Amino acid sequence: MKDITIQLAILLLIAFSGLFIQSIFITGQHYYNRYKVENTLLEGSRHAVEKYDSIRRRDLIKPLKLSTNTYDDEVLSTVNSIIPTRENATLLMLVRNFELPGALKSMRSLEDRFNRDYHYDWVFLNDLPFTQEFIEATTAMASGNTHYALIPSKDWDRPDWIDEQLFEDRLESLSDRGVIYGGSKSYRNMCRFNSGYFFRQKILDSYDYYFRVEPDVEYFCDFPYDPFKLMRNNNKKYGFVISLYEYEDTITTLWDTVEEYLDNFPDDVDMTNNSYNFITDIEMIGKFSPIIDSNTDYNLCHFWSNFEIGDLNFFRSDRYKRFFDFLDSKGGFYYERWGDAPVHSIAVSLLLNRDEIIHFDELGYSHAPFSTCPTSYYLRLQQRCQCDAQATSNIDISPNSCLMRWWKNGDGKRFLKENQTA
Ligand SMILES: Nc1nc2c(ncn2[C@@H]2O[C@H](COP(=O)(O)OP(=O)(O)OP(=O)(O)O)[C@@H](O)[C@H]2O)c(=O)[nH]1
Ligand SMILES: *[C@@H]1O[C@H](CO)[C@@H](O)[C@H](O)[C@H]1NC(C)=O
Ligand SMILES: *[C@@H]1O[C@H](CO)[C@@H](O)[C@H](O)[C@H]1NC(C)=O
Ligand SMILES: [Mg+2]
Repeated sequence: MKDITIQLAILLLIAFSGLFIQSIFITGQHYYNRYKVENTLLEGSRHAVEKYDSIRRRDLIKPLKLSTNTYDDEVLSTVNSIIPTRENATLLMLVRNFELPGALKSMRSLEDRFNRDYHYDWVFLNDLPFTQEFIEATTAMASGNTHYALIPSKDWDRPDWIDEQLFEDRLESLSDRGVIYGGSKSYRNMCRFNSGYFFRQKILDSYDYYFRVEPDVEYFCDFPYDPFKLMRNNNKKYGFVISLYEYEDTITTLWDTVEEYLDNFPDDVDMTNNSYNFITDIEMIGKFSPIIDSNTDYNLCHFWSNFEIGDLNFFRSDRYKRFFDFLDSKGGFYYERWGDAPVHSIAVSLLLNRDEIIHFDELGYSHAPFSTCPTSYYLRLQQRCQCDAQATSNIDISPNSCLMRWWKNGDGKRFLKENQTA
């Protein structure tokens, strides 16, 4: 009996020490594997550093960003102390209270990619009073001062000379045809406001330039320069990132109205150096056949106005106001659904010199459903872009884009001709 107990105890001891040795072995192997993985990763990251440090070290690029959760108080305290000289400019958002989450998303993106270094003001416009919640949250998100203004009813609401019955009929027929926002009344107020009234808001009187921002957009890359400064130094009055074709259904009589305007105000338009060809050229371009199906001489090309950086003094000029007032008098903002994008685009194409319009080709940007991403791999690294240049949403490489028409008829490719130093 005793022998059996001892034998059992020995057996158990052997079994346990076996398990113990095995577990030591497994643990050892685990640590060895981890060491191997870490070493590989380390090697990879060393490789990346070697490969890209020469790029990073060039003077072209800003110092590396600090992470926002850095614990280094000394470093943190210096982050906001050096503000580059600023232009007479503001970031501008027309927005509704319920769009607060999207507004914050856009702000976060633009602050992170650009404004954190400059602290430009933000101006918010609304046809209804902003809520306290909206004001608090956007002020907290901004690195610059924030201003909020209520749009006067005379600048926003449908004028009373619009024929009520005709308006309702047209609204119904556009919405029956499935035109996007075809049945919306407020969308029409918005488009007319953005065409003819945003720059007349008192709160903008104290600025020369505006940068339009919409809720739910994203800026993919660090801005390599201050676009306001670039515009002033190079005498640019209008800047865009995306250009595409408009739905003709929304602007059936817009071009006829523009032609009538041209007959009425020939002295306002100098055709010598403007971009008339950009908005009328319908030749095959690149490998793309024209996908345009226009019934007029307008090829439907326009700059996508949810992103625009503009000179307010141009819009405040008598020439622009004459252009807008003439269009407005025809009622097309309500009887059709003229968008501020084609209206701005036709205006700047007719009234500005080609070289007063700038395509910002280094600023990646997205507003559903389209985006743009710098083509250059080197630029994408340097500006820490988060975008896929080959993505199907990248409009620049699709036949929906008017960019090649701009290269052909407008001011060409900037990097080939402009002084880039801002
Ligand atoms: N205050 C106010 N802002 C508006 C109104 N309608 C549109 N906006 C703003 O005007 C801009 C354009 O409106 P959006 O609804 O973005 O129109 P869109 O860009 O053509 O289309 P989606 O972005 O696809 O909806 C945005 O900044 C909106 O926040 C409105 O009735 N009141
Ligand atoms: C900014 O621009 C506005 C509008 O042109 C002008 O009235 C104002 O004096 C300018 N401010 C500065 C500081 O230049
Ligand atoms: C048009 O551009 C050309 C070339 O830049 C210039 O010489 C000419 O003066 C410009 N004409 C007008 C009317 O601005
Ligand atoms: Mg939008």
